[in-house]
Amino acid sequence: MTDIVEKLSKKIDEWRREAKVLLEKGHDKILSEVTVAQAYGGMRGIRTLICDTSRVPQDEGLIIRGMHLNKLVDKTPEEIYFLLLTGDLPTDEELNQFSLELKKRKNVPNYVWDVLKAMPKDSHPMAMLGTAILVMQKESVFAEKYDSGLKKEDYWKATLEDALNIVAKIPAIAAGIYRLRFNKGEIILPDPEMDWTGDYVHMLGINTKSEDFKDLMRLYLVAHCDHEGGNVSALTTQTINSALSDLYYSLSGGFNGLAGPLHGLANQESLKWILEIIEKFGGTPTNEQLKDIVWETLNSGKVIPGYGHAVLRVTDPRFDAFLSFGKKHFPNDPVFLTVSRLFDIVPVELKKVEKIKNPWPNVDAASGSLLYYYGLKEFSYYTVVFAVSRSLGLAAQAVVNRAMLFPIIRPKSVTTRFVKDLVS
Ligand code: HAX
Repeated sequence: MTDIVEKLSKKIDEWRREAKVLLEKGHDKILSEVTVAQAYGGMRGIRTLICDTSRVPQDEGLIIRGMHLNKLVDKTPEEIYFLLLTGDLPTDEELNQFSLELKKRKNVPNYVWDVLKAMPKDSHPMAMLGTAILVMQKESVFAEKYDSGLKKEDYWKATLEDALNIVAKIPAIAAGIYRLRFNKGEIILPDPEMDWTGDYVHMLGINTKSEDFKDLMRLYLVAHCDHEGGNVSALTTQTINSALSDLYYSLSGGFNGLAGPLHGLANQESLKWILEIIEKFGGTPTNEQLKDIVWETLNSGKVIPGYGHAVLRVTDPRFDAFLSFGKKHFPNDPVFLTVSRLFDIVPVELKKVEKIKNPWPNVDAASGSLLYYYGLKEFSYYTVVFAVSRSLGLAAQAVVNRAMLFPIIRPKSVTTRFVKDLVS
């Protein structure tokens, strides 16, 4: 444990010094001005948060700690978590130590299973995940240390403990949810020797012999890890954490946001839509049929799931990574074929709808079809896999935010009366 704490301590000293200088020099410099349209428009585009774990330029997509996702698609989630936390990819020795640290913490308290088993049988898997994280709140090292008097400078150390504990346990929790919710038999306990991805696949109990499935899961867990600070789940997690509610409270809250159809649930919605299309046409539809379906969906007032983005204005590089995986391993699978044909059709059609700012696919347009191919067919579970990956970024952001001594998040709201006066 000392290694990552030592490394982070040095980094954090540097980060704090740098921030101090920037604040002194640039105290009154303007990052953004806010228009009425932005206040009514979900605060889109307002630069008002500092997030160094990753950034998402609209014409490039995800860049993690200065490295484009394209350069990271062969890494493991452990390497990515280390990168998110510290800003550096680990050396072999650092990676060994860090992986061991996670392995040591992977067992889940039994009461979590009792609570999950007591939930209604038709609970959404994301409701189960949020509940499982929240019920573990009593394990929080931050909450315990805070109660007995923790210096502000050390908040990050206790948050790091929580961040490592939650991330270490989340594959077991998520796999347990899969087995409970979909009647897959007994929960499979973690294997102390296995890595984060391998153990998740092992505990899910599907396709455990397939190296390709493991590789897909590794890629999936890397690709969804973080997406800067302003998206719903990140902003929610960090707002809750800024009140010094510990990471169990914060992450559980952030996951509730991820569960929405405009955010992480879009992968479930996307595959559902694709399967309905395939059923309707008795197989992969032609391009002409797909075009009709796109308009049928739009005209019924629904969104095309997996397309569009609040920030991106190009094809999401995470979509590209999944598309390449599918093309390499099963190009002619009917579900995947529909996904790739939709990629040819949907942007062309969405470009005709003036109000849509980004016609290109996001991460959720392809990811479900790949899981489906390997036998993970319960698509209401897909957002849980997303959340397992996103726990890396959300937890790392909280550690960094506490390290940077950021205060409670508290923007100002105005009334309609205020805007009326302003406008008149
Ligand atoms: N299909 C139909 N209409 C769409 C659309 C799509 N895929 N994308 C945007 N629009 C519509 C919006 O609903 C909005 O319409 P109204 O003004 O009538 O409300 C209009 O176009 C302008 O939207 P925008 O400025 O282009 O996009 P927003 O920033 O408002 O929204 C969303 C971004 C991702 C929420 C949006 O593109 C969407 O709903 N996409 C489908 C759902 C989806 O794939 N979500 C996952 C996004 C990635 C993610 O966060 N994963 O977790």
